[in-house]
Amino acid sequence: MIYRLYRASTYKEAVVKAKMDLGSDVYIIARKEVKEGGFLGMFATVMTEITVAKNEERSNQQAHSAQQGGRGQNTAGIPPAEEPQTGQGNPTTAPAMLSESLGGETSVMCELMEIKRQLRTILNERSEEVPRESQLLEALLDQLRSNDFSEEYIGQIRNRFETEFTLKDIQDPGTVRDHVKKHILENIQIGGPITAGKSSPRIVVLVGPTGVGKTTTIAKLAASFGVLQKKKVELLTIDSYRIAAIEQLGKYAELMQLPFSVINSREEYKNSVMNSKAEILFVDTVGRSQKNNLGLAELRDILDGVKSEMDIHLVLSATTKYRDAMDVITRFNQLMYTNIIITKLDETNTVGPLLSILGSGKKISYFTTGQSVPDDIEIARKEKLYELISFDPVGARSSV
Ligand SMILES: Nc1nc2c(ncn2[C@@H]2O[C@H](COP(=O)(O)OP(=O)(O)O)[C@@H](O)[C@H]2O)c(=O)[nH]1
Ligand SMILES: [Mg+2]
Repeated sequence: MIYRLYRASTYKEAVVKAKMDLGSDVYIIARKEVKEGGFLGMFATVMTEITVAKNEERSNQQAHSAQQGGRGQNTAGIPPAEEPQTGQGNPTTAPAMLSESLGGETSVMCELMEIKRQLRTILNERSEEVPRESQLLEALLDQLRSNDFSEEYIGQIRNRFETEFTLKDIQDPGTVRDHVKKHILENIQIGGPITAGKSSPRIVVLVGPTGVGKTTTIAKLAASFGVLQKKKVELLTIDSYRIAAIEQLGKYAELMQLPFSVINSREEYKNSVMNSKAEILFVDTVGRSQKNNLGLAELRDILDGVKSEMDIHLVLSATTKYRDAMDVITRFNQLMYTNIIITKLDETNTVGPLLSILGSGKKISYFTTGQSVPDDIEIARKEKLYELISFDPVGARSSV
């Protein structure tokens, strides 16, 4: 038995090549797609490669009969259309010789072993391809991986490079870094800061899981608008399940001398909003787990009692793991929030999980960076999030 590899742009063409070379009585024992040419794993042409087997005895007979002027096709003397691609010399010699001397079942075993060996070679070649061909981009993507960016996010960047960029673009380390940075920044959307309402109060509601910093953030915002900017600010809390939490916001209100009420029902909420003389009404909400859908439905019901426009901000801690953050983002969607406040940026070293989920169309409004009221809050900036990604010394930060 002899084996050959043939490569062509289509399966049909590869078969024709094989048949022209070895005759029509060949067996196709493997078929795969391979990439040829390109650069850094991109822009390569996809080819079909087939492994063909042919009974050597028959081809010898054919060659013999051809020499004697018979009608059999002379194939043995014709050089193959393409050399075998294994790069290991002619892999068929040893088993072919063995099969002649052993014959029967043993020869079939030898052939199977040879096929397995060839497949292993092919697979090894494939696994080596990735790092060699896409070294530059992959090294940078690896750095994002160390910052806990999700594989989906990393895959999106790789796809963009494959589809949008020219060979020249990806040959230059600076250009690759700049495009990765551009992708990350484009994925972050920033909402403007809160503005005071004119004829009716601007209602700003903070929602989110327990312990992320809603109440502390409201205190910071209330101090900034009510005390520093001297706007008319009022505070409400729909956190009636946890007495301690009510006391917490109540204490801040007392300190800042701002009006504060506790809401227990849809009616109370409606009345408070209608009677409010504030320019900004900050609403703190129930801090029950995001897993509790009933709690969120109740909250939605209370908030729906008022028809005026509301800015609902989801408060998300930067320390949240990727899957948990995805869960929070999805569950709180029923409250139709439009903004995200990122808290505890001071407590995390990796912003990858956060940046991986920010392509959701929601706008980031504020960052909080510590426990201190009112200082540790700032208006969100894309660049700040990018700067928090840690790149090694030869990584992307050097180009920005
Ligand atoms: N390190 C840090 N801690 C914060 C930040 N914001 C809030 N906290 C703390 O997080 C804890 C929970 O805050 P709280 O406002 O009660 O969360 P809530 O349950 O969402 O209302 C408190 O100990 C806060 O001091 C922040 O930006 N950084
Ligand atoms: Mg609270």
